[in-house]
Amino acid sequence: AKSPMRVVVTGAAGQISYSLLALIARGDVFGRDQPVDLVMLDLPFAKDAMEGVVMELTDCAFPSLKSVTATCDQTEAFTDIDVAVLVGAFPRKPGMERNDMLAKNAEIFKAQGALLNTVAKKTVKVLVVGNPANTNCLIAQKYAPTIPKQNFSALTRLDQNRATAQIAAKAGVTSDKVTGITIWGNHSATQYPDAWHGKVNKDGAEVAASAACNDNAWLKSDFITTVQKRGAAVLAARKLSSAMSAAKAIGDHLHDWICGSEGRWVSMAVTSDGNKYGVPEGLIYSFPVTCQDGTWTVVNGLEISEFSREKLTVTADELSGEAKYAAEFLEK
Ligand code: NAX
Repeated sequence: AKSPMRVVVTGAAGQISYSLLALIARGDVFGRDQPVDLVMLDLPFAKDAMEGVVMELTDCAFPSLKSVTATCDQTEAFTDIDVAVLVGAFPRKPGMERNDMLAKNAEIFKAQGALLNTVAKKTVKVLVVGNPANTNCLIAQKYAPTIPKQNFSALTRLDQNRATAQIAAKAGVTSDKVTGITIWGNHSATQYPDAWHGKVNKDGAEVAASAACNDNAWLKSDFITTVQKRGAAVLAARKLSSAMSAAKAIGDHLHDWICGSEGRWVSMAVTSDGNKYGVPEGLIYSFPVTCQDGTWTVVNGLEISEFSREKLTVTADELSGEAKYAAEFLEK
């Protein structure tokens, strides 16, 4: 039998976690044969709510859920952890400047990075979901110098899944028939959803996604803005931000990273080595990657058109600006 995997989810009393914890506990993420010790972390005011979720998880009687712990103590939560899913973050309140939100979160992710550095396993894999996800990830990584940079990533899989679903609808197929859709850059409005290397399996034959969609004007305009603004559309309709789809995307990301993507490309925001697609070294930038044996590798050498090049640069510039602001703030 496999030895238990110790998984912490922060923001555990929040709405994404309410869907995510059940996916993990059921075995949908790491496999039904992988026992999990689940650790939940949230702020003290949310302690009671967390205890309620613990009761529900217990009542689900999941076979592979070995234990579940809820705590407000970060050190306890991160000790000996194998996988850290950092969902909890400081939300942007009405009237708050983006930089104020960045600064609030810089503090949180600096502290969590430093703590992971001291108490987590050195093999820990850290997925940052809380926004601004790429820059929060960069900060946590910076303050965890004894954990390999490979072991940090931020979530853009929800954007990829949204883009894939848009292509599938346009091509008249189900989402499983669409592969190779990429999200480049920041999980923000500057992200670039790219279908130019995508493929669609239609009636048993594999064709370029652009051919299956047969509408390049749409691929260059409404497709991109629909994906960029999808979070806002869900928020406007539900009066709550995306949660079910975010949890599903987190599960997909963790599954593919840790169990392997079997040759499929997936989008993950990971450390740029400075040698690919003109993205500055060190940024946490979303690339197409493949995963095997717990390691991601950026898909290299894709042809980038002038149209795409411009979009890759805009989102890289935004990330450089965020990184600069966060660094200045943390030095103060
Ligand atoms: P909720 O407000 O429902 O839950 C957040 C929870 O985090 C709260 O219970 C809060 O008490 C807790 N929290 C805050 N600071 C904490 C800290 N320092 N330590 C531990 N817990 C802390 O938000 P929810 O809808 O679950 O969204 C969570 C985060 O995901 C937000 O930052 C959101 O912007 C971000 N998202 C990121 C996505 C991505 O693709 N990267 C997509 C979905 C989502 O919007």
